[in-house]
Amino acid sequence: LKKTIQPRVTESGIHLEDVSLTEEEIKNCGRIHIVACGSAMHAGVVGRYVIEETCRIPVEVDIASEFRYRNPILAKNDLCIIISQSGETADTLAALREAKKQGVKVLAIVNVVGSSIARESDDVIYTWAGPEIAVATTKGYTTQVSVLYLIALYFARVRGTMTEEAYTAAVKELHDLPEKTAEVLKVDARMAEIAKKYANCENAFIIGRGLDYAVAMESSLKLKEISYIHSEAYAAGELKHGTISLIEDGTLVVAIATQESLLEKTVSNVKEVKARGAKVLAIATEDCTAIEDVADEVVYLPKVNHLFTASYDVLPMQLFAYYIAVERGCDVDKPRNLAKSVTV
Ligand code: F1P
Repeated sequence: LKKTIQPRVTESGIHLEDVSLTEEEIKNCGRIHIVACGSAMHAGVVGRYVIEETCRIPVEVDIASEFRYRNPILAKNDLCIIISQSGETADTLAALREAKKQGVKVLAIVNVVGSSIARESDDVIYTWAGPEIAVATTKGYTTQVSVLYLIALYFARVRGTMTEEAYTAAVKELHDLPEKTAEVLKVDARMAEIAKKYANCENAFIIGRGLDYAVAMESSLKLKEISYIHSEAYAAGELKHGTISLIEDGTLVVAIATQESLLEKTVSNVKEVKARGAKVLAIATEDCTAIEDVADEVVYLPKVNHLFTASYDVLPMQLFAYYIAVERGCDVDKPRNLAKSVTV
């Protein structure tokens, strides 16, 4: 698994030229439905934040295994984005067929070339992440998120919803992504050290706001999948509506804090859990130092464009899950009860 948390996967030639969507279709797009399972669905949640902010198109994210049971309402000028590493997940394929049945265009983000989802979609963008050698996905997620950024910027350009300045800054940031990823991966030894302290915990809460909540979802899944720790991702503001009663002395809370504009509120949520005895680990960017006053320890990442933080802050959390699993003697490459793709 560890080998797949690598810096260079985002360099591998993802491009949009082959997509058949016309500029007219992009301009007239009324709503985007992102449908996927597991980590791919979590990548979709990142996509929702980034697309809505940059393109001002409403985006819904659906769990593929539920999509067809809620009799989804799709309009002809909607776009369905299907995400699947394997391209063979049964529920995701069924969702794709439902969208096509309703006459909606389907754009797939897939890793495995020629897979069923790639073949049945109107358009496919391959993530070129290479073979996923471990069961729990890591680079699959990172590359899916990168493709969603490209879609967001491309659509924003066509729709004229970003200023030239914001667009240029975003493009530059994407060019720098592999280098900055390598920089972030220097937290490796630190995460190993921190994991030792928390290896015996049985429950964890991962909190964040906005894009940080999206990453909390994926971070929580990684902990569950490979280290079998019961963990919940919570929108930081939602925690106090009931779930805070589960926080007791020593409960691990990971606070993701990379959105400077939301920091004050996240700091106040951390104070609330600290007051109930939680141990708080924060993953923060260098512009969010106020978290230091309330957390027990902070892992800092370089300041980056706020749109793309998900690509960076997920890395320490993937490493954290990995090292906790190793400490607990779990087989990280073949976690119990998991299959690489769920085809039934
Ligand atoms: C979706 C997924 C993975 C997860 C597990 C089961 O797969 O939920 O995210 O790690 O392996 O399947 P896919 O549709 O992206 O191939």
